[in-house]
Amino acid sequence: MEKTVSAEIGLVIPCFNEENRLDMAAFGHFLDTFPQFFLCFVDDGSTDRTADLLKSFCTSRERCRVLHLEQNRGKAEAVRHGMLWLNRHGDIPFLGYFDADLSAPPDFALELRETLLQRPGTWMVFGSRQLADKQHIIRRKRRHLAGRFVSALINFAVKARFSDTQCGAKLFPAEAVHPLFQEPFLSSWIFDVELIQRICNRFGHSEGMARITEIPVSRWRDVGDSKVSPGYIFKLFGELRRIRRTAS
Ligand SMILES: Nc1nc2c(ncn2[C@@H]2O[C@H](COP(=O)(O)OP(=O)(O)O)[C@@H](O)[C@H]2O)c(=O)[nH]1
Ligand SMILES: [Mg+2]
Repeated sequence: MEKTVSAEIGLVIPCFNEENRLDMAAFGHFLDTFPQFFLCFVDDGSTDRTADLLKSFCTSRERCRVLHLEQNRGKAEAVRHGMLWLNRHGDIPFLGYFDADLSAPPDFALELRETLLQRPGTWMVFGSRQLADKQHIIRRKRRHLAGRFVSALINFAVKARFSDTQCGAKLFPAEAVHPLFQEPFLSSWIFDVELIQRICNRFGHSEGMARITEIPVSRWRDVGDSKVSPGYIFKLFGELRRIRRTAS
């Protein structure tokens, strides 16, 4: 297949009913400032004006594309779809995903790329709000505590000691994309854990862990409420159990 997209870094931005949070001016400014990026928005069957906003943004600009999923399939499937699309259509050495609410600045991907370049063989690098200087992190107490609890459960499930697996700012070298994203995920939300599990299954636990790195996120601010409902916590236990069973 002809590679039609050329960029140094490709980012997938999953979007579900984001009309109130999408700041297209900020995305425009970002693309103008950083010519090395390509953005792939995935509209996940939104029922509000998200699709229109993304379409008009991408028709008037280069270095961005919007993909549409007919029905809402969840963040995991939207990210997976976008990562595979970028990898298939692009000649892009580094690919990743960031949240649509710009909680983490997308140019933080430059720091993530630096880490991948400095540590060849790394398959996944992500931002951590825990490791960051507190003055750069604006988070509500309740969400911070919920995040800590979920992180502890996740570390227990995959026998790891990461400080913040759920931070929505992650980057991968192109070689890792097909092996990690070709299979659908079990969970629509904590698929990041499945990525860790997939890396460990492929390389063995200790080498797998050595191929995953977290670095302090440069800045974080909660924007609006999370789309994760508090009731998800009950589903989380079942999902973690199912993910654990995939360990080989
Ligand atoms: N594709 C898709 N993305 C979603 C869905 N729910 C949330 N997201 C996206 O996931 C990202 C993080 O969501 P957010 O509500 O900010 O959750 P937070 O991580 O708790 O702050 C955003 O880009 C959302 O648009 C969904 O059902 N489908
Ligand atoms: Mg958010």
